Amino acid sequence: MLASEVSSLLDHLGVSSDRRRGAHAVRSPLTGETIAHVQDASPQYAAEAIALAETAFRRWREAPPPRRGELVRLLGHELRAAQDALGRLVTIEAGKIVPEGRGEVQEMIDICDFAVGLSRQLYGLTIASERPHHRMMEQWHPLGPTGIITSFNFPVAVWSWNAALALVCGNPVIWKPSEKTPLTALAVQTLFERAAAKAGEVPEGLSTVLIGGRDVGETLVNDPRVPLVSATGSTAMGREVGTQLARRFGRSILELGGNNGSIVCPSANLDLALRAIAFSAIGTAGQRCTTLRRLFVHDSIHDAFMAKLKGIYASVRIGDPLTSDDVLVGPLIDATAFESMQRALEEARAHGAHVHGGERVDKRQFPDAYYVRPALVEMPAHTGPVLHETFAPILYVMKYTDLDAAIEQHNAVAHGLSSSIFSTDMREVERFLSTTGSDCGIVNANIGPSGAEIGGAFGGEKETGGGREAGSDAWKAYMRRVTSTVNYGDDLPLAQGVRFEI
Ligand code: UN1
Repeated sequence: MLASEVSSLLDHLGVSSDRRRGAHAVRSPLTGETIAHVQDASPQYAAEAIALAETAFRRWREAPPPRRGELVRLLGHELRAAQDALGRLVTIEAGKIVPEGRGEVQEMIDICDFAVGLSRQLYGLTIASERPHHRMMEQWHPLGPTGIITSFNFPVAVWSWNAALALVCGNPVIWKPSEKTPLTALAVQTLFERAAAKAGEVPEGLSTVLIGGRDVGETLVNDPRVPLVSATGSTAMGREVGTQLARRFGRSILELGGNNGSIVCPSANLDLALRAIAFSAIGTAGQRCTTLRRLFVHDSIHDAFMAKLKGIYASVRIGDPLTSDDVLVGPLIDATAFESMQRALEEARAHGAHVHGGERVDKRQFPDAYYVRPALVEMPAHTGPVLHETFAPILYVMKYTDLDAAIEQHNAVAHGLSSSIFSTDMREVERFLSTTGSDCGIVNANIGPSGAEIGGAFGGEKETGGGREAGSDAWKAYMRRVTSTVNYGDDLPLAQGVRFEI
């Protein structure tokens, strides 16, 4: 049933029939059924894509950046026109609810707008020289073909954060999407090709998609013609990608896991905090890298707050998001995700936790899909499974009495992506945002840790990988920095006052 809807969505999005056959079966997490087939890229095809990108780079780097921006503007235009169809395909292929599928495409449109503006900026500095009649400056030049490895949970937006910036910076892009979500990738590539045809003078191979598994990713990571790979996914994947790239002095932008925490202080607006926590912990079925996984609640408000939170967890509507607008929680991506969730909950019980929810629902209706009630886990201590990221809707709740101790505990995990504090006491908020507060890349107040806007730099510290994508000056990672010193005098004064008379 879903297969025929997918087929008409792909028709509507213009995905050609030769892209829709092959041995790679695509499954929808909504029902577990096969919705389409695609072809994996052979190693030769991958090598050809890299060679084409290298040739495209020679032309594209010479295009004035605002002209590159025009291509991205047209891509944004295609995305606007395709927002509903592509968003729905995201829902079917990745399982997120319809407003979130649509929201993901909005994130793509937003970064295109950002990148168009950026294409008239990309500025360097003029730096004061210590020598008379010298000018020192910084320029930013295109870097080269950029590999983009993305994950199932944001199957299209993460490509766009990287691609929109890389393209205006003068770099071709080669995309390896998750094996679980190739259809949305092929749809986006089709939209890109349509934008490219309208823009004109876009070199062949400026953007390509390589469907496939680990071997395809490795081709990108190991090829010296790809100077930069941006990889989003698990810490285990990032550790391999990062070290293999480092061996050949390739650059990486790593956006890996998160074990994100929030602190609820006694002065917080509790209704606001409840709504924010529900969205961050339950939304996207806990499958965002920014999902809230650890909650520290002050003991003076703990019991009343937990009573309300339990009410939300017990009543939230779970199910196939295509059947009802009230559904807020779609399925987990697959059986492996379900099993790792159950393992984490067992471990929590073994550590003395009280687990509310976490069970599979609608199993009879959907034997091959994995719908779960989000789990609210009252932990006696910050220990065991709390210290690890499980990519599922599990919220561990701990009590705290002293804010400094809570911040210390908040930071005592391997990841450092996103965090937040709920408080109306500006001293507490500022403390959390300060040098000695949260150690994450994203530190919020009175909103949850998930759902970042594209205008800021996105990424985090420690085992999150240290990369930054999207807004602010994240574009600099896609470019080659050049320091230039120009002597416009007739003398040759040397730096540091060195004398070298010949
Ligand atoms: C991810 O889960 O990999 O901040 C990205 C957010 C989204 C992006 C999440 N804008 O939750």
